[in-house]
Amino acid sequence: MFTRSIAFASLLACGASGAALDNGQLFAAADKNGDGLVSKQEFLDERAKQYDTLDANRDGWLSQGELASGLPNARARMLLPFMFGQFDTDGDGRVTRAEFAKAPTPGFDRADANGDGLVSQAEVQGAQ
Ligand SMILES: [Ca+2]
Ligand SMILES: [Ca+2]
Ligand SMILES: [Ca+2]
Repeated sequence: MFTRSIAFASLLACGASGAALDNGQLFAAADKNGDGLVSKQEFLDERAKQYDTLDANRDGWLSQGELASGLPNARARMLLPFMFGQFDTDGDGRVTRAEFAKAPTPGFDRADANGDGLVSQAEVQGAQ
């Protein structure tokens, strides 16, 4: 249950708000070539776009507070230190654009139930 929660929160942190996930908006937004599947690259491209939104004060890096603003609820925010540690690979307490781009994608990997590097809408729903 705990690992499920982490995966879910990470999926949200890497994508969009819970509401967007719930109604498939994130999925539709990430599926740039419209083949009904989200590839790892499509997911990373969509996540990269979140950086500018999350960097509320435009100082070029994300604090824990800024990352928290991308989380949908208190339960997800409880997992923030864990997620922040995954993003902040050099441990300097801030997440640069490069770190954000290269961060692991546990949410995507977990949603990709059959491991083919593509996530279908059914797999996204199965991961929640
Ligand atoms: Ca696609
Ligand atoms: Ca910032
Ligand atoms: Ca860092």
